[in-house]
Amino acid sequence: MENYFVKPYLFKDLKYPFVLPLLGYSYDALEPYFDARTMEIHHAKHHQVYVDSLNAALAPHTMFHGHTLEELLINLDKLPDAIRMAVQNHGGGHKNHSLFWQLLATGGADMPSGDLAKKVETAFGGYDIFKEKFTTAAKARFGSGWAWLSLNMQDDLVVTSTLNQNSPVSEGLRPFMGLDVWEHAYYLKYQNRRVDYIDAWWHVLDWNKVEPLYKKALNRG
Ligand code: MN3
Repeated sequence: MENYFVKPYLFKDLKYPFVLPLLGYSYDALEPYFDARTMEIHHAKHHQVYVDSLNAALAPHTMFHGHTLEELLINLDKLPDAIRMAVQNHGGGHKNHSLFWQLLATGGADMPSGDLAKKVETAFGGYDIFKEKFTTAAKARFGSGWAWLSLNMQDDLVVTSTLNQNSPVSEGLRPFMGLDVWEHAYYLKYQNRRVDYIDAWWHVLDWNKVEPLYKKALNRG
């Protein structure tokens, strides 16, 4: 398949058959911000369904088994009708959550440093302004979706949000940080209070984990 602007850059090993990634930490590791029960259901149930549904949809379409999930999402509009929606929804769900889990820790870095800090300063005029802009994108996403920090084709930082499990890579962006604002991510603990959940997420977002992903996105892998 052709890649026009974006090449796989974060998940070069995500290919059929897809498997649920390990978190690398326990379900209660992010307490009290993210509760263990929500983490378990979110990872072991919701994420697993995306993986299983994606595998089921792709199983008969062997010509796509050699491609990475990022390639499929980047080329979403060129995929056959038979698999496009499954890749968009379940494939997006698998990639988005695979990124989401990697960003989280308690006691991590609460601000970017080095090159990424300079880039944020240049793009947004300061970290606090960026944080406000990202929070607004997450709050304003109507219904289910995600807020994102990505690089665009000119390597500028952009904050966007997407509906459902749509990935920014399908829009020519290279996301390296994302916040899940589906109710399944917070309803047990925060009920309808998405704002409180977003505030909690800033406490478990570890910029030390974001920075290597930013470098991969900047270097296009
Ligand atoms: Mn989710």
